[in-house]
Amino acid sequence: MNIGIVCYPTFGGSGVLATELGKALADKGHNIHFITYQQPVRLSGFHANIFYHEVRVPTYPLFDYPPYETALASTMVDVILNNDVELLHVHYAIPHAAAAYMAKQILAKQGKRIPVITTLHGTDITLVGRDKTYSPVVTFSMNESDILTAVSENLKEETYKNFKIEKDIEVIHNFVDVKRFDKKPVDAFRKLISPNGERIIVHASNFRKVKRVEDVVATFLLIQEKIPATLLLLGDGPERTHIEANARKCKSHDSIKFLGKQEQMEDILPIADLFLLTSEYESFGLAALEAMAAKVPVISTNAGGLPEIIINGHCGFMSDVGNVGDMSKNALHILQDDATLQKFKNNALAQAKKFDIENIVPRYEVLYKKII
Ligand code: GMT
Repeated sequence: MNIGIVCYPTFGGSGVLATELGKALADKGHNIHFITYQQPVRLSGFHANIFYHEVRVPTYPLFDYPPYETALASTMVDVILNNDVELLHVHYAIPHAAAAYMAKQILAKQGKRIPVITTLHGTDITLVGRDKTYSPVVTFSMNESDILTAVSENLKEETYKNFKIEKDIEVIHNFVDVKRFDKKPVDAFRKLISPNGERIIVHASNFRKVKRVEDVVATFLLIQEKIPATLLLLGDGPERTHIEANARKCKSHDSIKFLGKQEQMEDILPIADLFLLTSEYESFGLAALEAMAAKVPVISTNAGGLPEIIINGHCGFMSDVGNVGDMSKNALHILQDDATLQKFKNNALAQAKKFDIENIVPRYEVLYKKII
């Protein structure tokens, strides 16, 4: 099939998922056309079946706000017509579903039918999309999509709760390529981070408010009162500056390391003993799934779709949002001795395998065939 994929190219779950999906489909012989304003972060290397089409948004002194959606819809039309694209799969409703609707109407006038699948990822529904500035367009364009999917049961419920949706939403969970993440940790790298055998704790996010990264640091400090540990913070975003400034004031600031944006998560995660995800909401929690695939147990909140992937007391633990005391207690339980840690690590990998790429990607292919 010739498939157009539209997503955010930046660090963030929806873009990562869309890129990994495109790469997996290309490996299966489909031609994938990414339509984005920048090369997606996980799209490196050459693949004969992958094409990247950049959306350029010309500026003009009159524009305080360059019309991205117009440029995107026009690029969609151009790419579809010139590459025989048979369907558009857009990730994150805003503004991709609306731009896809516009492209579809333009193409219909030219006698070309282009089915659209919209995958809802989270904040497009729970935070941004609900805002009444966007809600009418988001509702309309979701209803106009030929197929709607959500990445968790929780997100499906949230969508029905917050929007007047007149069609079925199919749940297709996030996935991970377990083979890529289940790697032996590089000893030299582990030694560098933890020279005296300190437990290594990792958090990765885009440092937005919804992630409550301050709770990650607070949980870590409580853990560190009891056992030697090092915290690696991966990613970057609006909250990083003040979290980093506060971390510098801590007595044990040397054990908190901000590594910034990292592309090769599969090289870093295997050295970790624990992954912390303290979000106020997570529609799914792809970062936690990638950690589990690297054999890392997860301490998280019980918000949103996280209970759909984490089995409490088995591959990690979940606590109420903000309850850093409980999170640190659970973390210490996992980290108390090597045997317990090993048991949780094995369980994490076994749980991640349920969401392996090989089980999930064919579900999208079934939908594609259905709408084409
Ligand atoms: O988590 C983020 O901040 C990025 C965000 C996005 O839309 O790019 O991620 C959302 O989509 C991911 C992939 O489907 C989910 O795994 C994340 O849980 C979800 N984030 C939130 O709901 C906050």
